[in-house]
Amino acid sequence: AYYYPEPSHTFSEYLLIPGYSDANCIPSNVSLRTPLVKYRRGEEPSLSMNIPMVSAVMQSVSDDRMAIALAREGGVSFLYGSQPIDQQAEMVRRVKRYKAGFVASDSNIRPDQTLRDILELKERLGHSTIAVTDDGTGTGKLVGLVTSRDYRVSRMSGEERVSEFMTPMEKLITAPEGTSLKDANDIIWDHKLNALPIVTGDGRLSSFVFRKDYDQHKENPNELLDSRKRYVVGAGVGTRDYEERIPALVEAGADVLCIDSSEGFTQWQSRTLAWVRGRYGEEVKIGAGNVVDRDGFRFLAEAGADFVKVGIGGGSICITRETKGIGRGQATAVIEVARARDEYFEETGVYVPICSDGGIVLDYHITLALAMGCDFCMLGRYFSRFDESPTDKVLVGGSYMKEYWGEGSARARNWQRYDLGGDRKLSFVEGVDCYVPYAGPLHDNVITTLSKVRSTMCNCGALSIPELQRKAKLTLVSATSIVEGGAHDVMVKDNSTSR
Ligand code: MZP
Repeated sequence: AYYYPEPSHTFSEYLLIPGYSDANCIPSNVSLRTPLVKYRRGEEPSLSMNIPMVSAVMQSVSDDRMAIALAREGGVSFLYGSQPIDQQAEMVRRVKRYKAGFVASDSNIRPDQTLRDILELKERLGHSTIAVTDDGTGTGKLVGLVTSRDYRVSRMSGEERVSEFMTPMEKLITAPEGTSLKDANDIIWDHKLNALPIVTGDGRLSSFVFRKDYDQHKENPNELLDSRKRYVVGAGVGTRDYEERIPALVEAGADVLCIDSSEGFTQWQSRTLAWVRGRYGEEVKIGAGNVVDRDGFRFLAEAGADFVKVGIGGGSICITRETKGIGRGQATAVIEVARARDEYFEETGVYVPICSDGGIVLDYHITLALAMGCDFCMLGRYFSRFDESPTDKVLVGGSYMKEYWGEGSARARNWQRYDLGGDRKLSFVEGVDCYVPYAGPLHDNVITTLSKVRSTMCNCGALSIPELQRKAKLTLVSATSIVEGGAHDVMVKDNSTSR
C-alpha cells in the first residue's frame, strides 16, 4: 500500500494571513467572476459566472425555483438528475422560459474604470448605452449610465474615471421590476429617453428597455419586465441513462451538464464523456467528478471534462467515509487537484476549472477554497436552508427548519450516483435525511456571504479570484488555536448573529 506522508486536512484547519492592501482594495472593487467551463490560453470561457457558487445536484436543493433564484445572483444550479427524464427536462424549460427579453446591454462597467475601458467595451459590443454598476457585473447595484453624449473624446485623455462623466443614478429615470412593457414605453417617450433601466427594490440592475423594444414586442405590451436575460441553468446526469437523458436536456435548453457521481475516477465517466464528444463535439458542456487527487483530475481532464468536481465524503449529509472508509480532507483534495489543474494548463494550454464540492460550513470556507485554487464551490446544505429550496419548512422544537437529505440516503434512493455496475438498487445508504435551520431568502444570505468573501479578499490584497490564488498565504492552525478563533473566555449574550 501507498501511505501519504501528510494527513489530509479540511477547511477549518486553515487560516489566511493578510497581505498588503492598497487604498483601491475595497470590497466594491472586487470581481468574483469565474470560469465555469474549460478554455484555451488567451481565449474567454464560453460560460462564466459572476459569483463562484453553484447549487448541488440534489433533490432537496436544486429545482427550477432554486435555479432561477441563484441565476439572478450570478451563480448556477444543477437540477437534480434523480428524477424521470421528462420531468428534469421540463424543469430546464421552466427556467429558460422565465425571462422577459428587451435586454440590450450586457455591457457593464465600474465607476472607477476609465474612458479607455468604456471605449474598448463599446468597440467590442457595439452598444450605445452602458450601465455603470458598483461591481461591474450585470447584477450589481446601478450607479449610473454612460452614453456617447456623456463625454467628448476629443477633449479627454482616456484616463478619466467613468464616475466623472456618467449620468449618476440620482439623475436617472428608472422603473421598478414588474413595470409592463407598455408603461415602460410611455416613460421612454414622455422623457425622450434612449434607454430605461429597470431596477430591483434594492437598486440592482434588472434589465433595460430601449425604444425599439416596444415595436419588437408590442404583440404582448402587458408583459411584465423582469429579468434581464434567459437564465443559465445546469443539470445533473448519470453514467447509465445518458443516451436518453442528455439529448432531452440539451433539447430543453440546459446550458451545462454535470456527471453526478460519488466517484469520478471510473470508466463509466470516461465512456459518458466520450459519448458526449462523439455526438456533440465541444458544443455540449459537461463537467465530471468527483475526484480527490491528481490522477483522478488528469483522467477526467484527458477524457474531455469541461470542469472537474472535487470532494469525496466531506458533504454535510454524507456518511461515505463511515460506510466505506474512502475520502480525503476537502482542503487537501482541493490543493492537490488545483496544482494538477495548473500543471495541465502549463502542458496543454487548456484551463479546466475545478469545483470544490461539499463541506462548506462557514462562509469563509468559500474564500479558503478559492484561495487554495478552486474556481467555484458547490453547496448543498447552504442552499437547502433558503425559501427557494424544494423542501418543506417545518417547525421543530419551536424553531423553523427545512428538510435536507443526501442523494445516497434511503429517501432519495439515487442508486445511479453510487452505481458500480452491480444491481440496479441501493444496497446500503451513504447519506442521511435531516433538518437544517431555516435561513430566509437566498438573496439576503448570498449577499452577506459574498460580502464576507470580498472583504477577506481585500485583506489579502486581491481584487479577483485569480489574484487571490496568486497572493494568498495560508497557514495550518493547531487544534488549540482553533479554539482561540471563536469567542472564548466570555459569556456570549446573543449567539444568533455571531456568524
Ligand atoms: P454540503 O454542501 O451539504 O456539505 O455537501 C453537498 C454535497 O454532498 C453534494 O454536492 C454532493 O457531492 C454530496 N452528497 C450528496 N448526497 C450525498 C449523500 O447522500 C452526498 N452521501 O455526499
